[in-house]
Amino acid sequence: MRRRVCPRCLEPLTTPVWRDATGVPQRPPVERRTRWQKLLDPLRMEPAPLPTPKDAAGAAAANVAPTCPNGHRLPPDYLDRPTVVVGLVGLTGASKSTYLTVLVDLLHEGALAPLGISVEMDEESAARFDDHRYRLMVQKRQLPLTLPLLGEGSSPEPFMLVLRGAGRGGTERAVNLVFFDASGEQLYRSEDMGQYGRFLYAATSLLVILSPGVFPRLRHLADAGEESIGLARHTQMVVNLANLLRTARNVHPDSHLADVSTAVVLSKADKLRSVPDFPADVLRDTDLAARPLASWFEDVRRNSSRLVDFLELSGGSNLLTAVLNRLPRPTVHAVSATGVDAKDGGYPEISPVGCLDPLLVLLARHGVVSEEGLDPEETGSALRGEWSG
Ligand SMILES: Nc1nc2c(ncn2[C@@H]2O[C@H](COP(=O)(O)OP(=O)(O)OP(=O)(O)O)[C@@H](O)[C@H]2O)c(=O)[nH]1
Ligand SMILES: [Mg+2]
Ligand SMILES: [Zn+2]
Repeated sequence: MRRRVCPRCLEPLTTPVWRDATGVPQRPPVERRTRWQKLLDPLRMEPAPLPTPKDAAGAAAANVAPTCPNGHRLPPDYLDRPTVVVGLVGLTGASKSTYLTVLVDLLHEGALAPLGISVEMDEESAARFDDHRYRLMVQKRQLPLTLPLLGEGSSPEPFMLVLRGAGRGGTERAVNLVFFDASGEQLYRSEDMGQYGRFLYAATSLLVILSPGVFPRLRHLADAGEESIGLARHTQMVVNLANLLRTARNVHPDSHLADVSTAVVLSKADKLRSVPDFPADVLRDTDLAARPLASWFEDVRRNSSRLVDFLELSGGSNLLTAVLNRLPRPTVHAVSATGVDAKDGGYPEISPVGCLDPLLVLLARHGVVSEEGLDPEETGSALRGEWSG
């Protein structure tokens, strides 16, 4: 949360940019001149007067929004808040976009309200989000595959949210929550991940999405095309991701990453209900009004290790070893974004289950909500207040 970056182009935001935007405009607005003025210009005797500091101040006042070095407008007060950057990672068809659409919709419906947290979305993201939401939640149609990016060093357009709540002592606290959803196609190869996944350099949180159909003993659940992506590809993706996170921080490939956290999402878990060894009760919703968060987190911890056992039994030991050893602070969650399989391009209904937990863990890891209950061995020191950090 310490490094501030532009959420659009990920350029670091340094102090001069902020000063520029509030005071002297970087690029003064172009003066509109009529054809008549242009015609008269060459006939003028004196040169046009230079703009005075007063003119500059006027121009700045007319366009006071702060911008990044590339001129992207930042949402109001963006720089005053700490930022949690969440990157979604998973191969083609893993459910990244579907899960994110459902998750953001749940946030808008007040999923965090029992914790006293309200959610707003930046205007420009909201317009894009509404297209996804309308297609998935209203028309109940499958989302299209996310388009691969073209430019080197590019990043997908993020969804930008602001969470607000009461901190300790009743003061208002707010954080920027920024989600990046890339095309799975560009996360296969490490070069692509570095070139088109620039957001991964800025990510403080990762949602690693794994579809059940990629595990050898669950292959009968694979969606079209999924069985052709072997488990080795996924293990490689995890290793590439772990290396990239460390390269981005200039640290040794085996070193511990203190400022990043991971939630592993076993997606499409509705398909698993009929699988004999699947611990079916892990697929459930978190009702924050019914029980304290710490008690839900104890469930999360227990269910995470049950899911690890299940996935190892399903032939995923090697992938799970990579996830648990190479990614920072991982928990494993069973999630179903839609509740049912798609048929003929559409869903009979959309009934999400378990979608909130992975985000709650990431928010706890960044001090937005209390971490209590997540780490048994640290119960004594885990008494951090909410919104500390
Ligand atoms: N049964 C079930 N199917 C799902 C669920 N979520 C996604 N799917 C299926 O998986 C397909 C791919 O989902 P997407 O969300 O587009 O996958 P993605 O990870 O964004 O894929 P790319 O954009 O290509 O990287 C969907 O069209 C659905 O058919 C779910 O919760 N349950
Ligand atoms: Mg997608
Ligand atoms: Zn920018």
